Amino acid sequence: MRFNTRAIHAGNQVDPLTGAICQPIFQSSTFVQEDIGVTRGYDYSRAGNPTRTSLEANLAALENARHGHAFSSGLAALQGLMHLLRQGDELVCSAGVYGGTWRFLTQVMEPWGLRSRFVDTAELDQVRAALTPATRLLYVETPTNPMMRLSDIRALATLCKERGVLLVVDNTFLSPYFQSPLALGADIVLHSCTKYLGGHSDMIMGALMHNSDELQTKLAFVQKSAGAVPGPFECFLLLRSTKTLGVRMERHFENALRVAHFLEEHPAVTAVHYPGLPTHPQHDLAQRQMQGYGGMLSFELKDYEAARSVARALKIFSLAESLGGVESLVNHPVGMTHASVPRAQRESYGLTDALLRLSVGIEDAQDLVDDLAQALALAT
Ligand code: P1T
Repeated sequence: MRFNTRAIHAGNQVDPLTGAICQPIFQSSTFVQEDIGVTRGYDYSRAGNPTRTSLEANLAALENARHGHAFSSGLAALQGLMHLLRQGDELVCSAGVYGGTWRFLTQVMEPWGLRSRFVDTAELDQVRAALTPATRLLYVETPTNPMMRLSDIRALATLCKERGVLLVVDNTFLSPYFQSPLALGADIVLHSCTKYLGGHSDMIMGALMHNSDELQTKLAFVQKSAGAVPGPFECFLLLRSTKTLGVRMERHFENALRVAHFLEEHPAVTAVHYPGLPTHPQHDLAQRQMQGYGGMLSFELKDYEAARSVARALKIFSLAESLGGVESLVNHPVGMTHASVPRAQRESYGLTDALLRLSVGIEDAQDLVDDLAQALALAT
């Protein structure tokens, strides 16, 4: 089956009791047992819930994976992943990841005994130099949030296989509709489902998808034993959202491309970071690795004051963290999503306080361009 058919049908069986076409919300914490230890497949909703089972089958199908695991947030999915590692293990991570990922790895995992080395994963030599005999996992965000730097998943997968390192790709920015890391050789895909998969800015959830039966057993054990799982209502909401992922992504992409071209021509804008522009330094890789360029972009103004006045003057773009919803958002990463990243670290990969990030929604493109035009006019 092709993408949109899978998105609509995978995991969604017609209810055998009533014929309901949508998966019911099994809003139950526990399940009655027929005898001690004799269940109908479910005993307690932390370990498993029928609405979550449907969602996990759907999530797996989106990435063409055999297995999917839902967690209570994107960061909870990252934490679930960390339970595969031990104290003394090491991790290599893309410099320029989401600020919350950086904070979790440096301020939660590092004191616990897991060292992370942050390198530019677009440069294979830097990754090779950072791998040590203790490295167990390479964590790659591509495109990075918010600089839109790309890493070559296929090349990294080859390197990881040689070194026996697990390759995990955070595919949040493009969604499974525009990028398929598992097909390019990655071992696990992570999503903040809060973003494009959810698509309506009304829920928080995370997921891991992969093809390994061994990891399936381990991660299901982590879900049950560590407990960071979503409730049935959230699972229902996400099942509802993924059905329209393909049509939403097409429109996000179309609008973002339009906005990127507009910004590139504007005299107040000093740089635009969008992989769909031929001026993006890795446009060739984007063409090879992605099926579309998505709805995220960032751009630079002359200084912080200019960035602040544009962010404040926008009317349709709301000033907020998060991304991937139907409504357009503007974010100032240094002051908001990446505030926990030290200045020296963020400046090493080009993140300055003159940068704004846009999550381009699915409104009418002309209205978005008009909104940016009036805000930039005020700023210049
Ligand atoms: O917010 P949560 O569902 O826990 O997901 C964390 C996360 C993981 N990976 C990427 C690439 C992300 O962008 C995020 C969350 N990001 C934002 C909230 C943001 O505004 O960038």
